[in-house]
Amino acid sequence: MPKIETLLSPALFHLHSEGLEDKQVVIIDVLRATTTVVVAFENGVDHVVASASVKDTLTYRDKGYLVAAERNGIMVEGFDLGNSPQDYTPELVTGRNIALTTTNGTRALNMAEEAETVWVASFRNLSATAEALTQNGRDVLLFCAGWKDRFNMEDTLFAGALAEQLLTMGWTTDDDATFAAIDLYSQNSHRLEAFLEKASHVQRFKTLHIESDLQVCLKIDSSRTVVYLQDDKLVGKTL
Ligand code: 3SL
Repeated sequence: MPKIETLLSPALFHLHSEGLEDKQVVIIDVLRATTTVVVAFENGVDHVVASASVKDTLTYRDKGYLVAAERNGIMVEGFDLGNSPQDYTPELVTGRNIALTTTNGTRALNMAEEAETVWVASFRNLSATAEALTQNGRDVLLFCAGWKDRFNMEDTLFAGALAEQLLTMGWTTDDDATFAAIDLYSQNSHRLEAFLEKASHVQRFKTLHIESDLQVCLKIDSSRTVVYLQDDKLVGKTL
């Protein structure tokens, strides 16, 4: 049976980088990068290029891409989009390509690119991602993007939700981080928004007046689209 491991911070990545080419990795940045990417696919984007650098992302404008950049929660000046999932509307993104850079999410994606398959997941495509992982069948690393190498509650909660679902599908784990994430989720699954009230990124949302993104990010299973890396581009398929 395939095994689940959880990476609670990118700073611990070196402990998991060996053998990654035989594993699946799920990138988790539920507030907001991986939710935004999933919403872009729900709304018809063709593909997304995720870059760690603002400068590199901007070069895609000349190739006809919409360019999107966020740093510290704020849209970078001169870009078409920031990182609010609510801005990735069907009117704007259907049939388009997007180049995106964010503070933590796209960095994590770039770190994991050696993996056999890299998935991008959020609460919105939780069950679809669990099914896709199970169809693939290789061991998985749940990679929490965190905040600037720090642990965060929201990504850990999601890792717990996904791991809990995978265990019911016959997966196994012997990993303390995975057990901790599952406990965090199972103790709070009935009150996700209330539990996250004290999270530092939710406090940041309040300061930036972007609280309305929270409900979008915590919507469970609104999408059957799974998102994965193919030839350096994120693409989607509907299960
Ligand atoms: O860190 C990231 O990648 C972003 O998701 C952060 S924010 O929600 O846009 O502030």
